[in-house]
Amino acid sequence: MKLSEHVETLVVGAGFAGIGLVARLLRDDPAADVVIVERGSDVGGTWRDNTYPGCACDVPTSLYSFSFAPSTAWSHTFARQPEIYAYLRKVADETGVADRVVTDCELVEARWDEAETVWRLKTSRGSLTATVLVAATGALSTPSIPNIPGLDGFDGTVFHSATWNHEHDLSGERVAVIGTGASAVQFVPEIAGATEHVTVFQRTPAWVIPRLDRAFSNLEKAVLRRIPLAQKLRRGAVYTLREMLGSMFSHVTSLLPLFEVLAKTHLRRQVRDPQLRRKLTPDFRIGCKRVLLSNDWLKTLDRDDVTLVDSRLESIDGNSVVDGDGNTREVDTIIFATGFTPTEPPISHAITGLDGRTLADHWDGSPAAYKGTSVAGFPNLFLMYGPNTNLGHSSIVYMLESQAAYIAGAIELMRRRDVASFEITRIMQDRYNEKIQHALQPTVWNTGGCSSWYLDSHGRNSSLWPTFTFEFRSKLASFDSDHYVTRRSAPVSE
Ligand code: N01
Repeated sequence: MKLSEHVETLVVGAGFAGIGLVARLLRDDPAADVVIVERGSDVGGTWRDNTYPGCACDVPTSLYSFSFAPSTAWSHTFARQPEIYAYLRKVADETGVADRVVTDCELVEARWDEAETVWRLKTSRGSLTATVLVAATGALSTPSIPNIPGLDGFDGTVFHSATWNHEHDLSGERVAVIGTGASAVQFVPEIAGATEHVTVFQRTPAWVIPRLDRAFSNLEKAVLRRIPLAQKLRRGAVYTLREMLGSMFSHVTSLLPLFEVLAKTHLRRQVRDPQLRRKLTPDFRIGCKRVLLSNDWLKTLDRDDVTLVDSRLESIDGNSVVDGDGNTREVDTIIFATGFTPTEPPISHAITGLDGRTLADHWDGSPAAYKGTSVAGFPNLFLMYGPNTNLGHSSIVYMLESQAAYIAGAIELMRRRDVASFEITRIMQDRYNEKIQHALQPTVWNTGGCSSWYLDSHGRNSSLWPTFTFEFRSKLASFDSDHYVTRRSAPVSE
């Protein structure tokens, strides 16, 4: 597909968020004037990019999928990356979204033109204007690689877990893995044994519980295929259990020590060495950082050909990694499993609002939005997976579908009332964020005694939604235009 000179809605990013939104817009109006620009060469977002060994979803798939596109093709209760990627491609094809995607096209600059009430956009494949701009670029799309002294001089191979180098054979190599988060726990058990030695650098131990994963039997698959209600019930049950878990993190944190007993039992069962167990025992409340699900991570660290270093990677000296105690180890490959930049999204530097300042300037390292979706000073801009929409316990797809409904409502209203632009008022945005921050105060994410990527550089939790996800859905059920400054393009008769 080619870019036209003007489009009503331009969406940036064709991952779960972009596909979900455009599927919704096309369902409401098959002729909707909407285009997605995608910097990659295919749809799929994080599930296209993250191809590391063992990559899988850590939320049950019956919930981590679109409500409007149930699938019976999942092999396991926690789906693997190739099948989630295939699912997203299939949904994009079947809903017509794929026909609206311009691939290998990066948004370079977006400037709001108040006189013409349009976004003036520069992309790597040409310029255009759009009435509405939607940033659906995901919070976990830009890999973060720490600035380790000496890294430039390292002769071996270096890559990030999100850009796995499949050309590079790790067999017989000495490998250093930096980071012990959700990605590392999935790929380290896969590479250990094939390599000569893996040295894992841990900055903070994480709470780990078993992943209750299993293959779907043929009978279950047949039932789910033939009886749609069975699938809905399954999804509903998983949703309810996850909300109960979420309420332990947000409302009844006093129950969390019980959950720690489960994690400690898991650790005792998997690790024989008491000294290693001590290194792997967190000193913060469970849930403060994302709880990791794994049946083989802890026991992999107990292998003779795997070493856990619990002091940070200090520097790199030639081909040796140097830890905080000054010990050096020669390695052939360094794999960074150091996460992403959720509170500093690169797209925030590319979008310039009413006052000539970028979103990044406005946020100054601490993102804030109204309902995680619109931002004062940025008319006709919508964010998906924006500030305070992330979850520590359930499926982001549920949140994204809530946002898609809200944005679709706004676009429909603009058309129906001949509105040129909507801008959320500063006062509404500030009031909303005060309430969100207040609700976050007693949660384990704020009080659990850890530092996590949920907290931004100001120490403010600008990532997580503080309470039940159905409350988010209810808040975004319809577009509340009364809270927006409206500029009309023509007199309205109602
Ligand atoms: O990244 P992380 P990830 N020096 O941020 C360490 C999602 N996800 O790629 O804990 C040394 O979890 C850091 O240490 P510390 C999920 O939401 C979803 O694993 O900050 N170490 C940590 O151990 C997840 O949360 C699925 O002290 C450094 C690790 O690197 C998010 O993606 C699957 C460091 C980073 O862990 C990111 O996961 C996989 C430094 N300078 C991932 N900087 C699903 O299934 C960071 N670290 C949906």
